Amino acid sequence: MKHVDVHILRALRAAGGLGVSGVELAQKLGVTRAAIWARIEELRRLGFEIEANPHLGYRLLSTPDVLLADDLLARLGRRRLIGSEIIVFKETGSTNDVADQLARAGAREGTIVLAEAQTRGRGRLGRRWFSPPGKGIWMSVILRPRLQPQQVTQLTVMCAVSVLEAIHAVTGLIPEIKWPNDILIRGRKLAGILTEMEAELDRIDYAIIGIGVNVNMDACDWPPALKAGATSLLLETGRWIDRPALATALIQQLDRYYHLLKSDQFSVIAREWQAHCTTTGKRVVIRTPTRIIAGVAEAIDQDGALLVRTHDGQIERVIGGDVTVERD
Ligand code: BT5
Repeated sequence: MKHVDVHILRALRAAGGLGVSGVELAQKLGVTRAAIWARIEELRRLGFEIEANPHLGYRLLSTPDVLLADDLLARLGRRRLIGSEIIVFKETGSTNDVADQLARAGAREGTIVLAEAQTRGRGRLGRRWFSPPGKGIWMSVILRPRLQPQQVTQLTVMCAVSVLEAIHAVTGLIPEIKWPNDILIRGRKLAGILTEMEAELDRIDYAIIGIGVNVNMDACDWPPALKAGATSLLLETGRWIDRPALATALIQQLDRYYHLLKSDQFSVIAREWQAHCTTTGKRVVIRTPTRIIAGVAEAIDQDGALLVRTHDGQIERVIGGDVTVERD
């Protein structure tokens, strides 16, 4: 049977303190008790603390702070579009690059690639994304949306709102969004989004959304160049955050908002985005590879583009770029 561990972990979670017997598990999964025992041993080796009690059966006492595909699938429960397939690497160059190769080879929509560490994590425009082992969520999602290339910013907006909701659900924090792809707390970067796509002239073939969330980095973990401008959930809450729980919440929110996006309800997402965005209403300077636009950021439109009123009163529509927010 595929994913026996998913079923075992799901049954252990559902049973909670009551425990579940080896016989029951074996019957349910159609395998021998010895096979169940072997899997329990393997899960223990991975860091799951599982008690074997002669009366109560197996009980899950604690789970490791390790991202494991079967554990995430068990936590996610029912089948969903985002997270239908999950692949986790201990280390890879860039999860966006792996996802791109998979998408090119036909991987299905909703496939997720995670890595405990990235050696060549990427930001926009060839910048680097610092992705040390075991301290963050470095994740990419393959999407095949029915959107035109100029609407791709909708995906970044949808993703930003999902990241915000997941962080809020797990930590209680309410971060800010800086258009188009930064999640900040107290003006420091907590998470970044890298949206890339393969497109024809009139339609997106596939898109990869890459999400990096700084979770358990301590002050001493940062390279000097990033220290002043970056932060993590550990630094903001003073608590160690359970990464599998956060990854699960993030996948659930992405699934929820992607369904909204697919059912033509981008305006609902955009409203939520506006409520948390600190870019709109401010004087901004936006640098794109081809031009510099200065003015007041007024809103985002139905494609996720930023509408900027320039000094001569015109509205400029900007779909990407580096934003500097000017002090009043
Ligand atoms: C981003 O780029 O913010 C997009 C980051 C996306 C990272 C994810 S991780 C999973 C997936 N796989 C990848 O290879 N990438 C995605 P940008 O707006 O260009 O910001 C990059 C800048 O942020 C860098 O030039 C640094 O100044 C800063 N930076 C780098 N690593 C950081 C970190 N961990 N936390 C905060 N700031 C960081």
